[in-house]
Amino acid sequence: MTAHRTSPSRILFLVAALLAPGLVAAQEATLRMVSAFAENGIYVQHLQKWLQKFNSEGKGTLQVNFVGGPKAVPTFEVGNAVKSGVVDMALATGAFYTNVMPEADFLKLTQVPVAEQRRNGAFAAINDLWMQKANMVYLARMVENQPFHLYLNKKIDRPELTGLKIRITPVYREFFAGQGANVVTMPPGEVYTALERNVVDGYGWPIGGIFDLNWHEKTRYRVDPGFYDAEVSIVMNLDAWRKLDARQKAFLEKQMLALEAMNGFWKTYAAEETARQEKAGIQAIRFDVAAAKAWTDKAYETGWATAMKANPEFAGKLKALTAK
Ligand code: 173
Repeated sequence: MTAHRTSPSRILFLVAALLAPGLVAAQEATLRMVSAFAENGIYVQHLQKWLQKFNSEGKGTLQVNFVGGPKAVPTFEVGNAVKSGVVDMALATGAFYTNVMPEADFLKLTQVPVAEQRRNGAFAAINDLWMQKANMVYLARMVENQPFHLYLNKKIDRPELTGLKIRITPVYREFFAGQGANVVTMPPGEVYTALERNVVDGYGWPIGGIFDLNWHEKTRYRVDPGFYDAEVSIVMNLDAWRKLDARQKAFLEKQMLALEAMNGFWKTYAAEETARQEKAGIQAIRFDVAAAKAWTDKAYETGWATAMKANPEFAGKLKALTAK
């Protein structure tokens, strides 16, 4: 038997092994990101302002490579792409990935700011469920204060949609159908052509953004008041998130809070877009006070009832923490 001796190469190996975590931490990771919304729309524009700063401050730590919009991954497939890790990150709304988890669409119902959701446990509850059911981390809510509206090309004088064919996503399904509409699900990318060909008499969309895809050219009326609050958020594949080291996670978290701190933008934007619609000749259809209240009440009643049916435990928790 030969006596064991620590050779110089073995010492070198041990030193390298001890240094390795430090070397890994010093490395830069790059995340591939897509958007379920069009690249030329307001959501991606807003995202890009933030991404520029992210990437300049993240040199040596973390970078985001924005791959593109629905041409890269179709709108209703973005959720599965994040879940499976085909992409690392996405800008999306829950209504686009109810095929991954029906609860994704519940977030339109929240009525307290995301900052409050972070304080009161709602944000943590969302993350628990998103991790468990969608293999996703729910990183930040990028849009707030953007109520949805019904846009029409036929005039109505009461909250009744019988005989109207309306373009929807899961956001509006039960509410509009409950008011008598015939509903047809379509990604935003197909709405212009559907309007042009009179395939639909109207569509649901938030207060802001209809000019981005030229829908104003084919829109005559907007029904007031709005209802719910458009939820547009950043989600990330859980495995990709777990691969980040502590320094990268801390940087990511800091940037997500910085993004949410920009959310004041949306209130101003809502006012600007309302004025722009009026200028473009889009007429507001306004019900009397009682009918207007009944309209929004019905929206929330229907929304929460649908949520309660799909997942009573999570819907109950979310409602207790975020409904008014
Ligand atoms: O496409 C939609 O109408 C939709 O569901 C949605 C959700 C959030 C923001 C904008 C649109």
